[in-house]
Amino acid sequence: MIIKLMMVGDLHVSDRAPSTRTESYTEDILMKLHGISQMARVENVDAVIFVGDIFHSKRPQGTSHALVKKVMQAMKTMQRVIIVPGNHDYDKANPINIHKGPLGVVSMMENVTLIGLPDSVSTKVKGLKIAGFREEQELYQFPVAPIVVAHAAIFPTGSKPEVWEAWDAQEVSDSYATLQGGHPRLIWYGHIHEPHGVYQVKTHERHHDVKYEITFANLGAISRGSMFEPDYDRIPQVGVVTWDMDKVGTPEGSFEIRKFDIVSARPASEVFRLTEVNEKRQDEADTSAFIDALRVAELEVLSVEKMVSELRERSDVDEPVRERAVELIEAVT
Ligand SMILES: [Mn+2]
Repeated sequence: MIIKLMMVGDLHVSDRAPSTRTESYTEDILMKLHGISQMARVENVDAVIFVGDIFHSKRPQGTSHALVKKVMQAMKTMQRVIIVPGNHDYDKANPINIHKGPLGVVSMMENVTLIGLPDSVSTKVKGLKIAGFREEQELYQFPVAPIVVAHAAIFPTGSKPEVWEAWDAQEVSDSYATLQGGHPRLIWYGHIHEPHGVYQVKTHERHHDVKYEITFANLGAISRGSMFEPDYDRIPQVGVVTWDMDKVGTPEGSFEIRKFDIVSARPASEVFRLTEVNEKRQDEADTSAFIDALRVAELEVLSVEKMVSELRERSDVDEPVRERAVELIEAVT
């Protein structure tokens, strides 16, 4: 039995273009989503799997109904859709609230399954178990399945930057080695917008009699990230995993991964305001100071909307700094 899965990185669908992006942002992402759908049909995949951050706004009311509907229309043409929520898709304190937001609406479609939630950790595609986890779960809670999909921030060993709250791939592999009941063969993850590609990690001998290898893959965000995009010329890609069930556990390996360019994606010069990106980076320091000042300011804050409107009226602060502060507030609330 052969099973084919298409793996898709962070989408960050939004009604409003981030300040470093051109006005075509929303339209561009929808176009890419339709491109993905078309590729899924051509490749005849059994399921399209999204690794989280489908919608950019964390607030349930932060995405228009019209846009949610457009995303649903694109997903409707996919045979089957599996989604692991990302940090933008749910409230950490109460993940079950995800059902109140756009992803909850999307998951009501017959062909869509949400996994990685307390009430639905895993699913099966033609008998192949696929488990999901979100980033804040402890290592010992990892669900075990041949394929694990995660929004978690995992870095290839030796490349994890200190500023990130992230796992080292070696750490993840070794943690699985201490668990009973097996280990995944493939972990596909998102969250980090820069692509890490496909890489293998062997567990350390000290943990286990038998050394095994886990393949990690992250082909980067479909949305192409933000001002921190390290490579503006990158063409967003999706992965296709072809899994041979009859070969599971054999030394020659039971799956192969192919990468596909999303050809409908526009070049960076058309989707990024590149000159503004540098100015934005300059503003970062000012913005941090401004946010700190806000923490001690005695603003009567009744709602996010009120806070944002009060911010926009502050003439003592440069406009780009104010807009950046609004973005940060919207991102964390
Ligand atoms: Mn994320």
